[in-house]
Amino acid sequence: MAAALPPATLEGWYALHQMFAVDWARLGAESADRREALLTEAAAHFSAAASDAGWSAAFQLVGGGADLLFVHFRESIDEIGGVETALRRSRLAAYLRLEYDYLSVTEAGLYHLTAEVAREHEPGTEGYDKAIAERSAQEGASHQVKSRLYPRIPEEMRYVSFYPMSKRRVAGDNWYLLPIDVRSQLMRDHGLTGRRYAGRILQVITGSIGLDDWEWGVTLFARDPLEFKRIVTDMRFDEVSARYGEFGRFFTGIRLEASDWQNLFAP
Ligand code: 76R
Repeated sequence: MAAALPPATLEGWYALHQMFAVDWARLGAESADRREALLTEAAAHFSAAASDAGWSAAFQLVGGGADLLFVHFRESIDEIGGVETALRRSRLAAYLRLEYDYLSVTEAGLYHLTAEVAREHEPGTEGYDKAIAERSAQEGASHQVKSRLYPRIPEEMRYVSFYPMSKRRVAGDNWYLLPIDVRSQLMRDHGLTGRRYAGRILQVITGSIGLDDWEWGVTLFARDPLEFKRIVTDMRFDEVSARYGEFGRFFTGIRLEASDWQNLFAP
């Protein structure tokens, strides 16, 4: 049997999701002045405006076994490493304990394009590689793909959901052995379900094969947290999730604006 064909992908910003538990007792024992200085410093860090080079945002976790979620997007893994180091050296770090983190990179999976090219050229040939490179570059130039690879934080969507997931690889239900046409069709159906949530959910898909324990990170933003429940329920009934989806830990958070920090940490 010929090896199933991997989809061409495009990558953009690297992403790091960090979940921290707060040492409330220690923080509460600090003088009001010191606490205020710490929180002002932290708030300033996260209110840094989104730029072409990436952004960081902070969320209060609700449940999930941790207190804070920091989400960072940067152009290189070196810069992500720099963010980690800077945070470790910050004054706030003494009050934080890392509970979970997730490294990935924004990804656009080009299933449809790959399936199309595979119908015209024999995979592995020069013609195939050339067609994939050309059409991927075209896709990458589109506004739609750029907004997936370099996502802006939706200011009006205060709620975030993050979870890692993988595609199943068990006898009978192995995603990685399916022909590209079949995967392309299943992903098309997935996209159609997703599009019903246009304007209500913003999804950021980050790929983590070879980078972390699961295969993708799913970061969703919404105005109403019930939309998370709705879309994830709807998708459970799409074949690609029903048959092939495997899920990690779910985290739900509320965006922390600069003015929320003092409130959250008030003794
Ligand atoms: O072009 C298309 O029509 C499809 C675009 C598309 C891709 C390639 C898309 C659309 N997704 C893609 C890839 Mn998605 N997505 C999830 C989840 O809980 C679950 O069952 C699944 C978690 C949600 C909620 C969601 C939402 N998506 C992916 C991938 C990579 C898989 C791969 O490459 O094999 C994963 C893991 C994944 C998971 N998806 C959409 C959405 C929404 C809302 C859309 C439509 C929005 C849009 O068109 O931008």
